[in-house]
Amino acid sequence: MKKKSVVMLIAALGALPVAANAFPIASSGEGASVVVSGTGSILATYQGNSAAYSNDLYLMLDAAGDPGDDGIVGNDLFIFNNHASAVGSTVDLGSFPVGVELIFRLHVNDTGDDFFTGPAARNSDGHAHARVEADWAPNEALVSFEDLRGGPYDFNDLSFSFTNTRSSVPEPGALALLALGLVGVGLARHGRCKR
Ligand SMILES: [Ca+2]
Ligand SMILES: [Ca+2]
Repeated sequence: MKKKSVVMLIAALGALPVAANAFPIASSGEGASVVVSGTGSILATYQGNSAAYSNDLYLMLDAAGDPGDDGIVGNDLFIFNNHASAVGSTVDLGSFPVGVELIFRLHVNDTGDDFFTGPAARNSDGHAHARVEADWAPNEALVSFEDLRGGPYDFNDLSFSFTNTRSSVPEPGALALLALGLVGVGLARHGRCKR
């Protein structure tokens, strides 16, 4: 083989993995929830996938159109399909009260599985299936899903970003404050009993 051909072959092989991962995957926030952080409209942007399966993304709503799981999938809001939606396309989800959790559901058309943002216990295999990376961009969180029951968990099957949302992962500082608050309540009660 000529030297030039070898160089071209190496260049082609080197280009393959780069092409397969040419979309952002959240690097942290496994098992975190998506929480509304601003009063403006929440704009979802499809960021890409490298999944073999066809996956639909939904925002879980109840009959009144409020965020939450009412056990009925028919009234959830369809947002993206990982193969049919164009990378970079956007969907305006509307606005919701600050502090409310938005639960996103990944429906895997090939297997019928549903996976959810938030704690591992929501999923049938007891494992977190989404990462929520806060501050991926200014005022924008990046969410990446894994579509295989039982893993491997590489979260490469659908990525999307949201404006006006944050990750719910409790910071160690927040947990310490919560503990202090509980101690405070205990002391206050104790103090009342003494009087
Ligand atoms: Ca519903
Ligand atoms: Ca995967």
